[in-house]
Amino acid sequence: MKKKMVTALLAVSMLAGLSAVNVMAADDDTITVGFSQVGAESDWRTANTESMKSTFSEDNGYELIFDDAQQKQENQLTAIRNFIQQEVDYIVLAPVTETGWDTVLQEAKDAGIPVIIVDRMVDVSDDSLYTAWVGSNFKLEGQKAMAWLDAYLEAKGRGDEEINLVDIQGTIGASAQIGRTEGLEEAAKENGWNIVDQQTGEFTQAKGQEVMESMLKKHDNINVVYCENDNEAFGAIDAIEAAGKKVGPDGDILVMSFDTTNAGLTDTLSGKIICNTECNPLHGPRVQEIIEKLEAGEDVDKIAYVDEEMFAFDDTVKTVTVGDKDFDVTAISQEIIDGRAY
Ligand code: GZL
Ligand code: ZN
Repeated sequence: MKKKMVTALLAVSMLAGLSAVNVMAADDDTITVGFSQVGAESDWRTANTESMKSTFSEDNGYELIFDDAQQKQENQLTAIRNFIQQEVDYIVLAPVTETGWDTVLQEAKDAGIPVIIVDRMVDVSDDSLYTAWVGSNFKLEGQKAMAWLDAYLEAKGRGDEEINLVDIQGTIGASAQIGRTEGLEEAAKENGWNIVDQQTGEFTQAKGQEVMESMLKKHDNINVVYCENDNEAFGAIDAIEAAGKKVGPDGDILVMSFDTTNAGLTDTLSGKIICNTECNPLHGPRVQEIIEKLEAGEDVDKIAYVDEEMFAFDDTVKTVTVGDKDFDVTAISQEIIDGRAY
């Protein structure tokens, strides 16, 4: 919008013979940001949207044009094309899945509009099609969770037990699903654990419950459920308990999860979720920092990973090691939950 306003103002001032400088000085320097959001499928997504909306507010000098794609890539493509038509100053994209973005990102590049990718990654032929990406190292999240399970089972004297895992995956093709599934599959191979079933729960509670119900009908030896986000875990726990099985440290099934949302950590406090690996949704401030740097003509990092922690029901496992790095595991408490931003 800024670009359009300035052009119009300059035209008017030339015609009216006014000095462009005065008119320019009066120009509205609001930065217009078009944000194409995946949807509203999870608590994590809601927190992510809130972070973006509260950052790109009018008070902060922005105009945010927000679009919720209901988890459909075609809606995101339409939204981006609308942003281009509206000549926004920046496009922020939270891509539902990694592929299929080359054409529309080329259109944004041809229109001279910088694109910032948040959360999941895009898989494009030419990475000049986006200016920067801010998100998580999803494979590391999976590796951390699996290192925790390995250490936990050892500590509980279950190191030699037959472990039969089911994987309730996220939206297939989303970076979070790809990375968390990779982390699981590598560890299962390394530790000789059986992945007895693997289906997408689409990161939602309803689908997570439906998939868990079907898995419980097919397998009677499940002892670990790996949910690729909290909302799937909520659904899975409901299904497990409805089937008369017990979750938790002294139950039949250990439920693991990602996102550490407020509700997810509340289930971790009770042990219903035994380990919850953080995935930080507060991308608003990071994207704002990138935009401010770009406005000032400064360089920005192409890739920026956010730091993320781990929480567990208890302190059986205090740190986990992935590669050459150690990661602390925090035994969750109500005060920690109350003190968190989401
Ligand atoms: C992860 C994000 C995932 C969350 C889910 O960064 O892409 O999408 O883990 C959300 O809750 O649906
Ligand atoms: Zn993450």
